[in-house]
Amino acid sequence: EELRRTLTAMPKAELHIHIEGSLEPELIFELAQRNGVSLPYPSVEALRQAYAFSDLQSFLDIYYAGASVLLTEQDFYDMTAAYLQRAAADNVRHAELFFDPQTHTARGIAIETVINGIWRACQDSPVSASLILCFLRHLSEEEAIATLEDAIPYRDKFIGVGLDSSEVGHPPEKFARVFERARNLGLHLVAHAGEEGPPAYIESALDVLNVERIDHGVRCLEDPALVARLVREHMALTVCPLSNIKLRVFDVMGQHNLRRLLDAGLAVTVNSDDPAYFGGYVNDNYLAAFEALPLDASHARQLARNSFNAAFLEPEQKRAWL
Ligand code: ES4
Ligand code: ZN
Repeated sequence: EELRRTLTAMPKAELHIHIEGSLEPELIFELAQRNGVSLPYPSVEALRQAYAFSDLQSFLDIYYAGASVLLTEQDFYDMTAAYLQRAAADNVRHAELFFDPQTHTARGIAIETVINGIWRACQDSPVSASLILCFLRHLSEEEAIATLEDAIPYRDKFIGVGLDSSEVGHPPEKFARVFERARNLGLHLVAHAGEEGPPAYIESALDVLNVERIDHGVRCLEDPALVARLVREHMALTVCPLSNIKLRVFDVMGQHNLRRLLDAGLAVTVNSDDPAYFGGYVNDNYLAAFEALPLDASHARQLARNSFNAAFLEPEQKRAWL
């Protein structure tokens, strides 16, 4: 119970949260009503019942359907403000939020509407917050490049780019040119790799995309040479325990490799990924992992320290929170 208090009360950064994945069923229904969008579910309860996933793709199908209620700048603002308020309650001091502009521009929403709504909520936030624009890897690199060019007028409103959606069959190499362009724009670079995909995808995210953090990365333990390199390069992994269970990356939390990742000396962080879909916000992720695994207060402090160290913040700002 003292450990529980340590986990919930400690200041932390959240570095892997898809803002569209924070959309709770109640807010989906409220926005659907407000916008006259019809949903293929009769009630909040029926929608929540549909949150039983067998893998990443089965989740993504319902996640993209949920995002279809977002139409106006106010909708994006309300979604983001709700998450940031919830994060503050978990003693998150700083959050780096992924957003997926292509999920919205494909429905005819202007990128300006998406970015301005999310960004304005970050400005009004009770916690420090910055944005990372993600490319959908199931779409083409040409579409990713067009999205980045579209976003250039809002260059000062996001700090980096990432790569998400269906991993297997869409290796980092597919996005070499768009990441090179983002690098030349001075943007930070991250990518999902080694969630469902093999360790080779983690390696090519480093070598081909030049990423500064790996999102998930849990499959790195299958390749000891890769682990040695990740440790040597102090490469952070943004691990999402509840996500990994819900998407069947591990069968049960007792099988999660979080403790083994820490023991290997990796710069692991704990995050929520898509909290509305996976059963909890960041503190729920810490609590579930610490309940099922042999982890103690020193691991808790290490994870919180790692979260600030891996954040895209000024060293001075990190020291203030560490
Ligand atoms: C995601 Cl868990 C996960 N993996 C890949 N892409 C995503 N987008 C939202 N959640
Ligand atoms: Zn993710």
